[in-house]
Amino acid sequence: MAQFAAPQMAAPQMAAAGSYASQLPTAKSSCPPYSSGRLSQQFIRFHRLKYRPSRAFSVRASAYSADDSVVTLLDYGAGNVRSVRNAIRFLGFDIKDVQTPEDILNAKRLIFPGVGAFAPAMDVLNKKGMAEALCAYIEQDRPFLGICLGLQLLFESSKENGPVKGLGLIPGVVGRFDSSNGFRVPHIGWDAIQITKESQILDDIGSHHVYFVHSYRALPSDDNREWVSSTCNYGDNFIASVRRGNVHAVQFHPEKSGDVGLSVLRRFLYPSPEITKKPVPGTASKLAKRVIACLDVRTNDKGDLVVTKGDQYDVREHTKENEVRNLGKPVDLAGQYYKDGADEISFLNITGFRDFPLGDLPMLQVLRHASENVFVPLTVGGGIRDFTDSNGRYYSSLEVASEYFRSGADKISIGSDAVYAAEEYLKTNVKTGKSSLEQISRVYGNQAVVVSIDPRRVYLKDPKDVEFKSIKVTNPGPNGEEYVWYQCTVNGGREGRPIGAYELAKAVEELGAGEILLNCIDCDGQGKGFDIDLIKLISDAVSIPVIASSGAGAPEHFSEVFSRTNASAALAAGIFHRKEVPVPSVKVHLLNSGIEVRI
Ligand code: 1PR
Repeated sequence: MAQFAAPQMAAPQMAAAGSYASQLPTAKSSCPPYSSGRLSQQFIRFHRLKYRPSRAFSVRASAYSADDSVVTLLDYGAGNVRSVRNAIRFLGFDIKDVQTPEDILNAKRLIFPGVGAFAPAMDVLNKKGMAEALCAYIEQDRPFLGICLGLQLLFESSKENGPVKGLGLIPGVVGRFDSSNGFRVPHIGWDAIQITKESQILDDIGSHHVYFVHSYRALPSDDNREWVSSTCNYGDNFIASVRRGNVHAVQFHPEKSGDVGLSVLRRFLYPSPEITKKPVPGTASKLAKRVIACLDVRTNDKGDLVVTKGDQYDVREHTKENEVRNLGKPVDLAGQYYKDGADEISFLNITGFRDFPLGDLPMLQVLRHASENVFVPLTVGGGIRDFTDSNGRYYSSLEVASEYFRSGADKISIGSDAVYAAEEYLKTNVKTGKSSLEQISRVYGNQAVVVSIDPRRVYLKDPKDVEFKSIKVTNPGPNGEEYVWYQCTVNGGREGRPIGAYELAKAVEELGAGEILLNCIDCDGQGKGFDIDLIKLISDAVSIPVIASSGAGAPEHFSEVFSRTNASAALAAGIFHRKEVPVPSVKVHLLNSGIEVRI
């Protein structure tokens, strides 16, 4: 809840703030007149007048009399801004959605949580006349916070499916991270930032990690030095935030960065000089290894949605009643793991392969409620595929994913459908663009698409016995077999497919997956440690992040997987649900083992 008094910014103060911008050295380029919309001519005039607003953009004093507790949100409908909404509400503010360019011009404080890809975002802004309004608003030095793409769009252009022109307020070109130097792209996870100038909203970050998820970034240069307020090092030194006067933008996601992120939003919403800088000791220096709590969710025989947990994917109790194991309520457990310091939470709708998820409204409710109080990334999977219901109504996988995003998911995870797509791709060598994986990553960006792999070990005497990638195993099979291939399965491990985990991982990376959740049916629920051979194989084969999953039984298993493989994150379920090992114990152990984690 709100802890500080809301600022009382009167019209004269705002006007003074507006004149501040014109005193600053101007950016090399300014907003070009992209659209032929009705605001364009006034917009050009506005810029010729060196940021002195034309009549069309003059904001009357009455505009500032809007309720102090309202935040104007620019949501152009391309992804999950539910978390930003939730965070704003959590901090005690109401939200007014931008419907017209005038709403931008009349805003008292504007948050722009850019989501999706650069080109479609610019397209929408141009077509609706909002690009010009945004430039005008920013040039008047009015309170603005851009998030992620909302930072990138301020630059001159982006190479994302481009070049595509941006708003042109900050000199520089947004480019893709270079994965050839060993850094995994997308840049996903909790990273450290270096604050380069007083930026007020970053005052509480100190040496703490904040959450990034992106494949493109802008680089600092002499031309944009006056804007840059912090940088992050990931292969190269990229811009983590900018600030000029009342205009702020961050590449990371404050709404997903836990308490530290909420403090960034709080400082933007309550820019009171009275809020003292909190000296916050931290240890962040680089991208942290993530610890993820996973909730396998399904309806039990009584019709309640429960968190369950299998042994090698068998989730039923071995009793006469044979009921579905019930380990708790999904929203409660998610909230608990958030408080415990889990870096991410995954919900897997494990019967999604047979129950259509949009018919499974309780799962959507779970997401909606969980995202109200959980400010770290939420992934949801299960049942993402094209579907025709009993009335003959067709739903595309994109619609299913969109509903998940709208309900609070930051990433969606595809299991079975990705296997079919990869098989088809390997057979034809043609990217049809029609698979769920391709469609969703095209619209929401590949950082929003996880592929969940459910492989099972198939032991071999001789690697030549199979056409798929096999490896020599550390522990021989039951009959002394020295080799293994990892057969992919669909429908919750019920059906083996003619494709290996190695082939699948490489294919889905090409098709647009941004991350791999790597399970292992043999290890699931066994508590004997991760399948190091498998995780090493896959994390060496792809350049997208790999989440190690299945088998965690002790904190040592986490340090083992991080020190012996290139996994970016490790996920566990059973040990957390049964409270055998809480999340903080894992983190403390990793820190003591010299492995950087978020604290
Ligand atoms: O195929 O797109 O509908 O997606 C279904 C999703 O549900 C897939 O991600 C698949 O992995 C998952 N799933 C299906 N059936 C089960 C099952 O258990 N019967 N769960 C299932 C997968 C594996 C992990 C588990 C780890 C860690 N569960 O998510 O949480 O193995 O467990 P541990 O730490 O206790 O060892 P689609």
